[in-house]
This record gives sequence, C-alpha cells and structure tokens, in this order.
Amino acid sequence: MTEQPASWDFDYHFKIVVIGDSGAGKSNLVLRYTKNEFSLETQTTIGVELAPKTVKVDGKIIKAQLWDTAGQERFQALASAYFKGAIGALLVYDITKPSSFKGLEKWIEKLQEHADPNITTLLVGNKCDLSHLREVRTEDAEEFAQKHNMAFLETSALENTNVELAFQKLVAAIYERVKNSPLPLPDLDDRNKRRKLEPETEEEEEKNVKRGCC
Ligand SMILES: Nc1nc2c(ncn2[C@@H]2O[C@H](COP(=O)(O)OP(=O)(O)O)[C@@H](O)[C@H]2O)c(=O)[nH]1
Ligand SMILES: [Mg+2]
Repeated sequence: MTEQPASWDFDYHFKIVVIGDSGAGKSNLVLRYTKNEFSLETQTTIGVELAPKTVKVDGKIIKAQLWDTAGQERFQALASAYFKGAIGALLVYDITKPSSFKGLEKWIEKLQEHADPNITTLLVGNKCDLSHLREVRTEDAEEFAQKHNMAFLETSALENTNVELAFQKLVAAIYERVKNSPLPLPDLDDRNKRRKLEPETEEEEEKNVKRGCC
C-alpha cells in the first residue's frame, strides 16, 4: 500500500487564530514559530495567512493551523469567518504600547461575539527584548490574564524568547480540553474534528475515493 502524504498523518487538527492590535508582532510570532524567521517589515498584504505547524503532545500528533490576519485588524475588519471553527486564540499585545494592552478588551469582545465560547486563549506580551521601553507592567498583564481565565507569557519574536513555549502551551491546553470530549466537538469547524488519514482537500478526497474502489 502506498504511504500516505505527511499532511494526513495527524491525530488532531487545531485552528488557532492570532489576534491583537496591528504592530504588536503577531506575524513575526507566527513566522518565528513556524519558520524560525524574523522580519523588520510590517506585512501589508490583505488576506488571511495560514501557517501550519505539526507538534507532538502526549504522544499525539497535532497539526496546528495558525491564522494570521495579514493586516485586516487595522481596519477592524476581521469577519466572523476568521473566527469560525477556531479552537484556540493567541491574544497579542506589545509591552511598549499601552494602547495595544487597552485594546485587548476589544479583542475579547470580538472573541465573545464570533468565536466558540469554549475557545482556549493565551495572552502574550510581545517585544520583551525592548525592556528599556516597557510601558505595560508584567503584574498588570498577569492580573488581566487571571481575570479572563487565560495563561500568560511575555515573548520576543526578535530574540526568540518564549515563542515556542507560548504556542506549545496553547496547543497543550487545547489538547487537555478536547482529549476527553467525544468527537464531534460542538460548534467546531470540520477541520478540528478531522482524524488521522482523512483527506484534506477535495482533490485528495477524490483520489481517496478512487483508491478505495479500485
Ligand atoms: N523589538 C521587537 N520588534 C518586534 C518584535 N516582534 C515584532 N516586531 C516588530 O514590530 C513590527 C510589527 O510586527 P508585525 O509582526 O508585522 O506585527 P503585526 O501587525 O501584529 O502582525 C515589525 O517592525 C516587527 O519587526 C519583537 O519581539 N521585538
Ligand atoms: Mg501582521
């Protein structure tokens, strides 16, 4: 029998949205985590960027699909499709920009409005390399995270501090939540429910059907 493509070989598929004010460093956190790269440029492309990353938790292979806004957050234009089916959210602010910390309330409202009520969220204070420019105290962020029942970490996409840990923590927390829930999960996108060896695209699905009947 032919070996299945690597993209099929996972136990869980988690859609994770990355949200927060423009300039907080969302794209660079995703870039650092998925490609170990960093860019000084701010992305201006319009459209949603998807970045996959496969991780192992508790012996299970989890494909995390990270949804990066690619600029629409600037215009408050994130449609409900962006949040639909998301099982996790990385909520990002910039420790040197109090406005991005104040903006978190607005992002939480967006989550409440569009996302699954059980979504697992991790708060990230990015740019911790710029400690001399810090304007948001760690204690204030900790208090905020506690109030909203989410874990919290400070990161630097530039220096690669806690980036892997932040995503790993989020994926592990989602896994803990879903591992004992009988599938299908309520109100979630099909992709979160897909199990090992199920086809990813219509084309693959068609191929699979052909394989099955010959
Ligand atoms: N010093 C520092 N700059 C960062 C960090 N992360 C992102 N940046 C910079 O902040 C700007 C905005 O980053 P970007 O990832 O495009 O933010 P986004 O709008 O939230 O996606 C860019 O100039 C990045 O180079 C970081 O951890 N430290
Ligand atoms: Mg961006």
